Amino acid sequence: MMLFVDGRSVEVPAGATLLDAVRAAGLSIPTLCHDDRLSTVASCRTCLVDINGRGPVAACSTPAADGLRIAVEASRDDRRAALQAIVAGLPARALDVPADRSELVRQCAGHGVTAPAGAVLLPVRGKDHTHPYVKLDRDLCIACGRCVRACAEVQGTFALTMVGRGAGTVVAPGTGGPWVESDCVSCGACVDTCPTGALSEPGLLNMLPIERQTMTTCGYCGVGCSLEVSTRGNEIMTVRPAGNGTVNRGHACVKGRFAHGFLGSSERLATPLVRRNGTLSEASWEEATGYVAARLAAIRDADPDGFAVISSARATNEENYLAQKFARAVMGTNNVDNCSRLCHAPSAAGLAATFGLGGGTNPFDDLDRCDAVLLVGANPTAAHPVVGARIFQRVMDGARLVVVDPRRTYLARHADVHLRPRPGTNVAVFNGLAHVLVREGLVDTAFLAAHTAGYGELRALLAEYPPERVASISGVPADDLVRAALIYGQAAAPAIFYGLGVTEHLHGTDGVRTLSNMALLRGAVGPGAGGGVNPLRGQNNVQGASDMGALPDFLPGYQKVLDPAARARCAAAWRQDVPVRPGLRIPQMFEAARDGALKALWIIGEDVLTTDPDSTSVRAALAACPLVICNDLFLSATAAAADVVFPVASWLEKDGTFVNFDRRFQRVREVVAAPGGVRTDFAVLQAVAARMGADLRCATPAAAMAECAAVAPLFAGISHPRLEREGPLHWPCGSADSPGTPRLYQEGFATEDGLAHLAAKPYLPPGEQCDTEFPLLLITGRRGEHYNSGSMTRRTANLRLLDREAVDVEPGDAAALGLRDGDSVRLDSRHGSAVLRAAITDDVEPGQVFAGFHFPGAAVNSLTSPVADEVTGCPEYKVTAVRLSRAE
Ligand SMILES: Nc1nc2c(c(=O)[nH]1)N[C@H]1C(S)=C(S)[C@@H](COP(=O)(O)OP(=O)(O)OC[C@H]3O[C@@H](n4cnc5c(=O)[nH]c(N)nc54)[C@H](O)[C@@H]3O)O[C@H]1N2
Ligand SMILES: Nc1nc2c(c(=O)[nH]1)N[C@H]1C(S)=C(S)[C@@H](COP(=O)(O)OP(=O)(O)OC[C@H]3O[C@@H](n4cnc5c(=O)[nH]c(N)nc54)[C@H](O)[C@@H]3O)O[C@H]1N2
Ligand SMILES: [Mo]
Repeated sequence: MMLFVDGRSVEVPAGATLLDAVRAAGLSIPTLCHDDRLSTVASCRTCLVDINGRGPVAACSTPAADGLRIAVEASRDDRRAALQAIVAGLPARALDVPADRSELVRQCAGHGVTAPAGAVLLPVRGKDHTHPYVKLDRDLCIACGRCVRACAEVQGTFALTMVGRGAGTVVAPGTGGPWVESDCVSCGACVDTCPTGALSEPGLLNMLPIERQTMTTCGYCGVGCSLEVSTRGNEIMTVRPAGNGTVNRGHACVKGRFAHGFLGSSERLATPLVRRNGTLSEASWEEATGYVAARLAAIRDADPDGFAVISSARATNEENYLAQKFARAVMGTNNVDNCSRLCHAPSAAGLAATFGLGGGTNPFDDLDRCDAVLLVGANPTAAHPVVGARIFQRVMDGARLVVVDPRRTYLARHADVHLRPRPGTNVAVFNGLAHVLVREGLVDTAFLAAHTAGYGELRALLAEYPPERVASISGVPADDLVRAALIYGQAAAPAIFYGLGVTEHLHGTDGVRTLSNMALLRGAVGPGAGGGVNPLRGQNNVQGASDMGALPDFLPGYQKVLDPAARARCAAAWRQDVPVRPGLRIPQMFEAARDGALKALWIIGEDVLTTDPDSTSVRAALAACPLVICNDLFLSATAAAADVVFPVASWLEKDGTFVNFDRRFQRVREVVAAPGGVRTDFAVLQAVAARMGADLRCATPAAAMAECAAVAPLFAGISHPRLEREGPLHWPCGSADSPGTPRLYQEGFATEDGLAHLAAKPYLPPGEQCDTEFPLLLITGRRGEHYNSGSMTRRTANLRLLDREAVDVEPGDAAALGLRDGDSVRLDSRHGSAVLRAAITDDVEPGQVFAGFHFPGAAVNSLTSPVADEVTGCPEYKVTAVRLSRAE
């Protein structure tokens, strides 16, 4: 369409508004009630323009039409009058808000609108500062409703509403009471969209100007949100989600946006600690690195495999690269692993066996073109909130949703079908869904013939999984199973997203493989249409830690340790032979320690005593190991049990890269300086190597990335300068001119024969079983407010949002046990016991209970078992037989 704006012709696409046309002409007008991401209400009248001399209309809501003539400059007084009317209803201080946090102030300045002369006596409506992060000043509210729409349309939470009438209208929590007791999930979207500063956050209340802004990548979960951090001196004022072109598209969550208070915690370690006469005491860096170097040199000389390192999925790629290089090139062992072992190791193994590579198949943005989502064993509303919000938006826009989860999660409430299998029965459910696809003729036979192997064998196995049999194994009603299969099978472009409810099982890898079968049967992955198979990977850099080769059987870029050519490539770069024998996995490291074979264990950023299963035997392993070294920000339970502790910098205090859940390399930047005495993991590894007379080279993170690119063909085109210039890059990225590969397998699968491999895997029962002594089944997982061991989030105001761990109990079970909400309950398993507070909710099924593991005092992992995935050793955290009793 062609229109004229102040006499100039502009082109706009069909469906555009006058506002789009005004912007296309390079002009800007106030739009106080408008946010491009939100639905339009056209209530503030500040965007008035004149069309064809017919009088003013709201530009934001008026459709553009061919040939229209819009007068912008000539209608300036209409907009000015609208601004003036808004200001007249506000206290004069509304215009004292710094311009960088008030659109109203900026627009008034631009239009010469000032506070009304003389004292205007307005009723004082007061503030609601009850919430630790979201601060409401009702007197600055202009009732534009943007916050209410952002909450509903961006976050999908519906926590806010407008109350009052006429000039008295103001935002309020829908629940009526104080903000802190509302349904608010503290994502901050309302603060970001507020045009006046009525909604604000702690770092802005002092009205001081911002000095510096730094773009970085969030260091909590694997979504990898781009964040813009504003600082003043060495203090963080705000963390805002970055917009266009980012994975998070201007949205973030309570962790990335607000949970940075741990940085300044008085419990932050600032000096190395060395155990002397049984007690950890302060030591200089010189002393601590010298001590570690001497002990490690002696261990290496006796038996290199007497050493092992657990590298950190919280740390950068460059730090992980150095950690594995330290193990292999300095110590001479492949004993290196990372917490992917506890998490998505079955994804890496299962996806690689099926498709060829161990990462998710599609970029997250592909969700936009999917018409059905199969969400399995994942609760992104709590664990990957930006993903949860976007799935919710897709559903509101008409996509179908199937949720497979024993618990009624937030998205399960909004699903077309919610399947609630008994924990540990996924493989039966996935085979049952596949059975229905085959039976109903919903398989893509041309795709299967061209791109897959194993269909004959799979069909034979699937014959044994009719819905009725699956119902008896899993408890999922046969009709629901059929409905779910039809939704996935009849969609034009279905996508699978899944989480730990699939992987953390005795048969976790089988779960990943049988779930992947669905996408292959439908031809909804790779060369076919559709959204593929996407693990919602956990830690900020768990993908990267494995990519960098912090794995016992893989060198950087998933090159097999057993491959002589790959070893030779690394050996040439490292000027050191690479050990031939694959190393120990985390559970095997603990076993070796208990057996006396492991002489030193370096644990970088993992609180194994809190987060690994069966903590009693982990404690025994640490006690039996002669030298335990731990790098952490805080004296975690593991650090407290170590012999040497190195205090290190966090993600906000260092430079490097992370790889997010859809395989994007993204820059991480030093936003604030780490406290004095604290070093990066990168510097600590360098220092210890140097004291051992070894040279890790890679003087900077950029140099480490460059060396990694030289040894790993998968990342050959990745470098810091390129990421600076071009922004995020998806691997595989094989050369400096490769644009990266957001969507895998467009030309065919990456297996040796180029075919995807369907897996005929029978259902096998979980490792833990209930009996009369342990009659209830404990599921463990996440709560939105806290992160893993909680070491960071518990040291922020998130503690005011959730201050202790609870066990969720179904009302009938609670009644049978005589439990009331809030009672203290004791949980016993075959492995240990813990005391938690009861939360009574029918989000859990009868016979099942649920607990998080974010409070070390609650000792949830003393309950969980050593049972682990047969292929990868990933713990069966999701299935533990327990008994509950009232604790006095
Ligand atoms: N707030 C917050 N966010 C986090 C984290 C955190 O601790 N807190 N941790 C990060 C990390 S490391 C990870 S790995 C991710 C994890 O993210 P998710 O995988 O979403 O996390 P979980 O809550 O552990 O488990 C997901 C769901 O699996 C379900 N489930 C349990 N057993 C079964 C089963 O047998 N079958 C099926 N179908 N479902 C089952 C549970 O009921 C639960 O709702 O989150 C990341 N993000
Ligand atoms: N019961 C139960 N247990 C579970 C799970 C479950 O679902 N149920 N999930 C498992 C999963 S998926 C995971 S990933 C693990 C996570 O378990 P962990 O990796 O142990 O958990 P985190 O709390 O993320 O981080 C561990 C430590 O790293 C420190 N840290 C943070 N940043 C850095 C850094 O840059 N450098 C260094 N050196 N340290 C840093 C933190 O202070 C913290 O003490 O928990 C597992 N445990
Ligand atoms: Mo994880």
